[in-house]
Amino acid sequence: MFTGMSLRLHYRPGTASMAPHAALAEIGVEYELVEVVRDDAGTIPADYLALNPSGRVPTLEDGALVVTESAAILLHLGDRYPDAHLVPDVGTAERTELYRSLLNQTNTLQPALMRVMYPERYGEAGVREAAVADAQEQVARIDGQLANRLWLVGTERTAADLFLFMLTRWGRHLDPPAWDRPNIRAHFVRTLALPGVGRMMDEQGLERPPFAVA
Ligand SMILES: N[C@@H](CCC(=O)N[C@@H](CS)C(=O)NCC(=O)O)C(=O)O
Repeated sequence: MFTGMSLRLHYRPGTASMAPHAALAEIGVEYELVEVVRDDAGTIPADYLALNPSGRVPTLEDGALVVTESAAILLHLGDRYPDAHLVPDVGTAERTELYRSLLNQTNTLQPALMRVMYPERYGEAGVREAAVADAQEQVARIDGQLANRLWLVGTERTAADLFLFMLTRWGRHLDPPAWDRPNIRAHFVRTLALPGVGRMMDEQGLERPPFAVA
């Protein structure tokens, strides 16, 4: 089905590119990173806009196939590299739980954090306060879900954990930060210890928070 021989991820450090980048590194496959750099006027390169007219990152090129949306890229890579166990087997309860977790994160927590970080893009006074309340409610719920379990879905790390790692880092802009919740902090540290996640952090030049530095 996929004839492509090469994987190329267009990214910017610290953005929604983190989870797909970590997935590629967890799989252990060869990939190329292309940083999408805006010029001084903030203009996105024309060749990137030709690939992804929204100008947003990430975009994955898998041979001739172009995939946008970080969660879609995770699911695509999970299907393409089943041995990496980024997605549980079709037909299992864990697979359904992965869909639930990823869709909740992308529909609810991620947009709330975007409004927390960039309230000016949403135009209205009070947007940030409402977004903080939304985000904190979701963060508290996920923290509760992680009590007495290592990973969000089943007993192994999946794509949902890579996504939560990214959003936990974005959640450092909350007060208190998302990673101050005990179960989320333990999950963040556990996920950071995965080889592919550490590699992604290094390749994107992202600092580890002090509590996660040995
Ligand atoms: N739902 C998309 C969101 C992508 C997105 O909004 N990316 C941001 C960075 S996190 C972006 O490229 N924004 C454009 C900008 O910063 O101008 C995904 O998860 O891939």
